[in-house]
Amino acid sequence: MEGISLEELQLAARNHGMPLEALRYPVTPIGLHYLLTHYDVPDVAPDGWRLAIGGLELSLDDLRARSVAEHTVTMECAGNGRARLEPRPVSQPWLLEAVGTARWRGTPLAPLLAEAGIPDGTVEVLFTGLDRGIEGGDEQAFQRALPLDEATRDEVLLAYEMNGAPLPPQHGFPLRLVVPGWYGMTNVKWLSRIEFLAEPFSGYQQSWSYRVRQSEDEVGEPLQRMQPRSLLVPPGIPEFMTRDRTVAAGEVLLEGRAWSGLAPVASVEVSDDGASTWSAATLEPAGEPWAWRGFSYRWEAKPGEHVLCSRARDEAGNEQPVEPPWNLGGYANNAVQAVRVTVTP
Ligand SMILES: Nc1nc2c(c(=O)[nH]1)N[C@H]1C(S)=C(S)[C@@H](COP(=O)(O)O)O[C@H]1N2
Ligand SMILES: [Mo]
Repeated sequence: MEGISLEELQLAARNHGMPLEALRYPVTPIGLHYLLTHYDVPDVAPDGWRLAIGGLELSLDDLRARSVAEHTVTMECAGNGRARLEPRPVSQPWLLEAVGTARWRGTPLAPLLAEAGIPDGTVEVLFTGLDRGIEGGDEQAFQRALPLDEATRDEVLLAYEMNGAPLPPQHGFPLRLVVPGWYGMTNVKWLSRIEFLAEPFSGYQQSWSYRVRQSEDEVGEPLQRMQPRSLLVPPGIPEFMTRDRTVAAGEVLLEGRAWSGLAPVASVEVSDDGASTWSAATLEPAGEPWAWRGFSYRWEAKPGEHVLCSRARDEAGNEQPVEPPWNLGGYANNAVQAVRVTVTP
């Protein structure tokens, strides 16, 4: 595979992933949650900030005075796994770590939309962030739209707190959209404006990016909900460069977390021979519906070289593939993870 370019490295250094050992926490501590910002983190003064929505203008205090909801939500970047595709689509080169789970507290979106007055003929709701940049040659604000029936689901939030603290600058201060179950790009940070659209939005981040297609002349399918995925807490200790693991022989408790935005997780299996044979893992009791689910497996580790994998399946029958599905943007690669482990006697 071609080496990572300095430009890819520049993106990777800005947009860090969640260290996989942080899978041990059911709620990811703020500084360990992954981060993806297309342009610059904007500097927002909370006093002058207002959210424009239809004819309404709301301050942060106005939003805080409204009804409150909090959801624990697993969020994953649609580009997670991109760097493992061959040929490698050139963009933020995620391996596996573009995921995190946070407690997002804010006010439900649907009542606000109703209060603003949803015009007849509305098909989508458009969300605009304060961050601006140039992408694909176009100057733009980061903007994404949602179909009206998705935007008015109960669980969709305008969040002003993450894990019990005001949103930090990098996660969207003072306000972001949170759409549980959908890939990361849906969750517009630094929200400034919400508009009703009578036609589907055709902006860059909707009609060009975030579509599954094999070539540029295909329209492709828009990315929406997260495909099922599971990841293992890396067992034992890492080798500095390769991150390959070393554990001592005997019983090793393997733990991990699994999620799907399409349906609840139904089962997780574990393999210690690189996805040739599989055994059922034990699921932890289900927690909140939009949060990942823990699993564990008692592994009898025998001396030698092993490749550990885990595979999640959801209640709709979606299952992680062993081989990654290729597409132009390198999206939704939910192929099973392979963790190389040396077991010492
Ligand atoms: N305004 C704005 N919102 C944004 C983005 C952005 O660049 N600008 N990035 C999106 C993408 S691609 C992802 S994966 C998530 C990442 O959220 P996080 O940085 O809080 O983890 O934010 C989304 N919301
Ligand atoms: Mo993303």
